[in-house]
Amino acid sequence: MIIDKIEVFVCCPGRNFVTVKVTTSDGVYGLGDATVNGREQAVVALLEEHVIPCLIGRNAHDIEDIWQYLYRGVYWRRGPINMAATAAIDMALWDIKGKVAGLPVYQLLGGKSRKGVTLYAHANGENIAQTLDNAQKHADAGFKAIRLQSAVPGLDVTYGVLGDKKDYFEMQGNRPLPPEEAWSTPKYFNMITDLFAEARSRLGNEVQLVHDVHSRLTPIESARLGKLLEPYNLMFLEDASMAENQDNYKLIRQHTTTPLAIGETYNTIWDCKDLIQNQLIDYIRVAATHAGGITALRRITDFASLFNVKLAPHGAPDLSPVCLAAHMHLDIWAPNFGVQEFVGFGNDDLRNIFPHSTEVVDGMAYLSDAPGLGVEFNEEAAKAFPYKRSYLPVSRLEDGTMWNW
Ligand code: KDG
Ligand code: MG
Repeated sequence: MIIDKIEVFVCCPGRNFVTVKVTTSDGVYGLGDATVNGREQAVVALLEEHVIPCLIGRNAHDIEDIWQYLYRGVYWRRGPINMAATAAIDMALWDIKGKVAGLPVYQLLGGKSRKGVTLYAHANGENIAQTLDNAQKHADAGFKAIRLQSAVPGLDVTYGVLGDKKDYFEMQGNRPLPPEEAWSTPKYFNMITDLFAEARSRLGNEVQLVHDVHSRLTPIESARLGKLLEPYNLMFLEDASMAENQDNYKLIRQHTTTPLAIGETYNTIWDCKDLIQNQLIDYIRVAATHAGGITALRRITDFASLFNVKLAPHGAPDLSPVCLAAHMHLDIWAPNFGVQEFVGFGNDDLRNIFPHSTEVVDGMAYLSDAPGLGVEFNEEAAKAFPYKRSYLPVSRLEDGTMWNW
């Protein structure tokens, strides 16, 4: 099982995806996701120039040693670009091991801890009524958990709530530079409790509700929000504040019993170690692509289990179906799994490029017995969707101050 060839593909069926394909001397191949949105070509260059040459000729079965080699063996540890390159190789090697064993990856992790993976869907809207109409559709389709985001009245665009507007790339007139949008905490507070009060009266108490603040609040504002939302019994409040200073969450935790979630931008176990071991969060939202692959997420998940923190992997549309598959295998295995973010399997082009074997019924995902990750990559179909430079928006206060503290 010698690593013979490693190829990197970038395609853009709506969003850019960086896909890694590792092929062994026996002709078995595995797939990994190395997408870091807005920095896609940086990961490609790192892989092609510095990572791939070191791996050719190694034994594809040595997943742990290759992970340690890529993590400890480099002088420049950690960081999103580095860890995404490591992650993609790691996922591909797990895919290969599963294919060789004739087993799905979750069996290699220890088998299933549950029948299916509970998903949370996204309900967004230009106003509260529209958000709740969309939430009702998800509830009717059987989703047991729903994330609610509503545009903030008085702000032109609210992050994560494009509603009927075009996507960010089109909104910039296809000008490939980061768009900018305004944020106002007072305007947000004027809307947010109404959203959850009306949600409970329309959707009832059974459905689990989630909200993502996208780190727009300071710690004391987050503490206030958590307190205000307590009557509406959220499953969790995500990214209430930035936490480079992990003590921020001590402050929030002192004031509220609303469960807290964070982690989609984290790259290693060290980024969440204090939050987990001090029980300052309830859900850890790491992504296999950004935090070092299946090997790293398994380690974070086991560590989190000691402190009653549950795994709730990131599942945004800028993670490829290969990453989503990796998450589903971890989710079905993890004894301390919480919930998986899920925005659907994408448009027809995306599904054609990444055919997969997972089924979603009544808001639950069911994995097949396909060996490995159970997802394919159609190289020919991908060629029709070349890379398009695009970025997420930059957030400023209304007076022009750069935001996201
Ligand atoms: O790349 C950033 C997006 O993936 C992110 O903004 C989406 O916050 C997000 C989420 O929870 O899905
Ligand atoms: Mg988020």
